[in-house]
Amino acid sequence: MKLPENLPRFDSVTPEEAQRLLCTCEYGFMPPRPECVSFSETLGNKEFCAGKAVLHKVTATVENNGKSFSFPFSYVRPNAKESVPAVVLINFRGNIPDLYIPTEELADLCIAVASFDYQEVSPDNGDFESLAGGFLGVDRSDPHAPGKIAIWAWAASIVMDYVEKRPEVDLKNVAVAGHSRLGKTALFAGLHDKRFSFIWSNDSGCAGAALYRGKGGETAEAIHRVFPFWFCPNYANYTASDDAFPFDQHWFLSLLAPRNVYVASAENDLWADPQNELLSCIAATPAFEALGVSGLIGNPEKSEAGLTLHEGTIGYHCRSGEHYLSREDWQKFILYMKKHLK
Ligand code: GTR
Repeated sequence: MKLPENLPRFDSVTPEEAQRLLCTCEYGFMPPRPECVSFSETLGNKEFCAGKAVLHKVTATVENNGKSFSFPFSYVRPNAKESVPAVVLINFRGNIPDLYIPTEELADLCIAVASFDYQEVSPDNGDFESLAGGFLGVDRSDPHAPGKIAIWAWAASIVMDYVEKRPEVDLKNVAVAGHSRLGKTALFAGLHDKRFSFIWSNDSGCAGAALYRGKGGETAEAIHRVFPFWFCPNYANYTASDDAFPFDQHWFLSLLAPRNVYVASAENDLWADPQNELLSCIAATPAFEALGVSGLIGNPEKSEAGLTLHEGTIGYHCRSGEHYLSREDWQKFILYMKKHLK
């Protein structure tokens, strides 16, 4: 596959500078970690999934300078004797089970899953006053203020604090995952929290895994018109054309090296653009190799349904169908994760 011309080289700046540019031009800076984090369990089900798992209903409370904020999440622990890998899913709903979480199958595969409803952290609109926005004192007159993607990603790290305390979790093997806008969020969470050793971005498209340059479907201009609040205010200065950014999204993937990054596409999801999601994995590969691990292994001619590249530290698949977080996406990701467990 041919990479777009004029793709900014990741090795033209230091990794620190690359991360700073992503924050100042696109997502804003990650909010600081709270001074104090605590958890309370409000309700559980010891006989979950026919007794194969335990459901924990948890409330996270964070505190800073006398201010506090709480949000709920769920944790499903499989009944396994050995330690288990875990996935933190940033989700669209708080339901367990949920159409985006194959809870029982994950329990059968001995994978723990923690999940939360992103809008219980901060609403998916321009409201920065309520919930976490108010707690963090987000000031959108600052051009580099965090957008919603950064705020939701911040919450994923709080959930990770809980996962880190679970004695049954194998902490070398914890993934952060999300679909679509929450796939963009999973990448940002993975960038800032090195405890996530697998970062899975499903159908994340524009401002997610996909390259901006040469992109079909959604562009920076289109996403900014509808969802300006996902980004820092300074993003508006870069959306006029697809080569306005001093970087491209393969820098985002590159900064996750040498950890495992998994990008999943759907063939009919032309708004996200499977080709540019795959090209980004190819363009990020040298940064992984520079750290002594493989990047994407394989020499695909294009992204198409059935393409599964699972050998490298960057994994990729494209399935048939629409924009969705499907059972097939989970099956493929879990296969990949099990293959690369530390
Ligand atoms: C779309 C948006 C995409 C993607 C998607 C989603 O409307 O344009 O970038 O994030 O929403 O999150 O479902």
